[in-house]
Amino acid sequence: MSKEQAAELSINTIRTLAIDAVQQAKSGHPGTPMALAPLVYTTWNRVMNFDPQDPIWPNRDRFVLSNGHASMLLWSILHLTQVQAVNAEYERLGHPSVTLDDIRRFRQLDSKAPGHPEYHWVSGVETTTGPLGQGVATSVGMAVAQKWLANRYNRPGFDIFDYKIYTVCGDGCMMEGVGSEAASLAAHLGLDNLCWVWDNNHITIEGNTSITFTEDVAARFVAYGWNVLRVGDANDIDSIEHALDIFRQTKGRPTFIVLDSHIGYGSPHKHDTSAAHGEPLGDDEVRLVKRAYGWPEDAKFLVPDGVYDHFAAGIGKRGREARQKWTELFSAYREKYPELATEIEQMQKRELPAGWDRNLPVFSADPKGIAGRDASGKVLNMLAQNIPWFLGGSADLGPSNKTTLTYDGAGDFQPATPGGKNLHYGIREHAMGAIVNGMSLSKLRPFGATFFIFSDYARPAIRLATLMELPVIFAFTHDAMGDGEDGPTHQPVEHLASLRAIPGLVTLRPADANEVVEAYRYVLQLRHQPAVLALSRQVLPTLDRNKYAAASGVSKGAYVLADAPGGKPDVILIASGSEVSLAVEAHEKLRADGIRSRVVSMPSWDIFEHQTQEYRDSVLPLDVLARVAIEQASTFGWERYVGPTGRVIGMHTFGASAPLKELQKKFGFEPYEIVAAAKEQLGRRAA
Ligand SMILES: Cc1ncc(C[n+]2csc(CCOP(=O)(O)OP(=O)(O)O)c2C)c(N)n1
Ligand SMILES: [Mg+2]
Repeated sequence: MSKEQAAELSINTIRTLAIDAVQQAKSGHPGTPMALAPLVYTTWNRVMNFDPQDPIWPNRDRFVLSNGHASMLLWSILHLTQVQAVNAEYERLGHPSVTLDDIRRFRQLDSKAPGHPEYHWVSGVETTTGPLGQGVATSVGMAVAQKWLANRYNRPGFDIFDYKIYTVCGDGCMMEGVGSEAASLAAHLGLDNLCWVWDNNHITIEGNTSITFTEDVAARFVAYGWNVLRVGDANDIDSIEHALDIFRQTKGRPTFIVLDSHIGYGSPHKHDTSAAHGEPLGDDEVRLVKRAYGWPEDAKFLVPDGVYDHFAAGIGKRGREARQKWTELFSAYREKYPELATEIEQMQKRELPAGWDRNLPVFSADPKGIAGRDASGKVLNMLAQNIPWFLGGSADLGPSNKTTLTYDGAGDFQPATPGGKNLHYGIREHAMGAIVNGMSLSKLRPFGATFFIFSDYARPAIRLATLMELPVIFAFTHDAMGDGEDGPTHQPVEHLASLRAIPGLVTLRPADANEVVEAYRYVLQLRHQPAVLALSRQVLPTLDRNKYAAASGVSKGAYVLADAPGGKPDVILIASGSEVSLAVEAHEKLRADGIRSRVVSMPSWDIFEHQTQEYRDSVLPLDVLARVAIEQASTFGWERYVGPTGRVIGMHTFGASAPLKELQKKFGFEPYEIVAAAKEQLGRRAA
């Protein structure tokens, strides 16, 4: 078989596996894999430095399929290149990640060929995609990470990190705003390690893009500052390879390749139509397509002789050699730079370096106190000094979020200073979320920040971080009505409830400066969960921990902060964040009135839910039904803790524009309101 014949056979294998899998599943997206098989073939078999034997080799080239609906491209290539499976403990399992059987069971329960690419579920998937635009934006975070890693760890003669990021995307990714945010930042940062290939097929679900999308995309990318190339025929693998070569030689800017393609290539009736996008071709059409490819018409899931060997001789050999060379290089590096090598190894396993929590502040009791955001800023600055690969920033609100790293040498991440630890995402919250994910997928420990209200703008990426089990951190400040005068556009109401509803996301709203410290201490130790911190803008009293319980209770999600003498309360006050000190004030007033109350500080529902039943019952005893919850947020969901007869002092409307004191009065966040609610609760039960 000639080289050309082997290439054609391999490409048609990718195509027909996709066609057969979608046909068998009776659902899926055959058209784009049919069109992009040559691109994926070329990128993997001719260009990428990736060893199928070790899909977590730190210096591998990354491949991101941002048009995740075309997942069969990925399942086919992972299978044909025999990428090996790895588990969550980073152990190699000795079997392929995606088997032919998985492909036969495409989209079925437990198959390693699910509907869309799922990081953590299938080895070799670099990031979860499907929500269009997320993949391209995440790939920018990967490119940022590569630059940072290269700057910190490469030494003369030791290019430990010199990998590239290849991203494939469709019209959807070009239309979604998050892609534009990310593209703009990628160009500003001069990320020449990043290449996006746009599948310019003029087709989306509703038909030809002439009905929706008539801008000049290439001109847009030129304007951003990308190097823009065009390959006029998606079947021309030499031109594709040439364009990718140009990418690798381009310095100072990312590369955007416009690839003109035909969705459903080879299908006599569906070629170039949206009918090829998201449904099986149908048995008759499948036969016609296979005939057009010169394929046996009745063969299903066929991998012809020579195809596995062809990939083994291409990416298999090149990747193995590259990794072996790197492994030798890394051994020599470890000899010469043992500390740096240890860092790299710890980072890869998401471990923390020794002394990571050294010098975290302890705040003494202070009735005036300190704002959550200020306490957070102090902690972030300490963590960033203790953990070399801990870095991040804000979406243009650093001075307000107090997330700026101000210690000597922290530096700004900019094209000329890729070792900086302060990321400036610009006013691009959505891209920030995805970029943070991309950095985390590259094993850095990143954080992002903005006002809590604008967490909405990053929410799709936060959701994906949770789905992917990434330990990213979001420091959101101005957590409630604290920025009073800015008014209801800036006052979160439903945000806590909506984030608490994301399965697996850790949401924390600390009550005072020491709870902020403990919140970070907890979050930093997470290896597979993202966390959101909701921090106050305004000062909060620093509670006297000699009088009240220790802030380390944060690690249980909720804890008894203040109690009736000898325990056995008659009424329980549960609060989070800024409302905890109000609850404490109410508790003292109740005590003066001879009423036995308990204050439960509940910074995190999620963490509390994971404690033993015994612990939860000890905090919220089943026989104490008189309960009041206080939180400056939507009351939604608090019934689960106060029960059907309890009382929730929270928000039922949007806020208003006024000084905080007046808002607290208007909306009932005052100690006497809590006292009244507690007495009413007790009265109901006495009656
Ligand atoms: C954020 C988001 N919105 C909507 C969808 C549903 N959807 C999946 S594919 C698709 C059309 C994508 O068109 P294009 O990217 O051009 O892909 P092609 O059909 O060319 O493969 C849409 C709307 C989605 N997956 N993500
Ligand atoms: Mg399209």
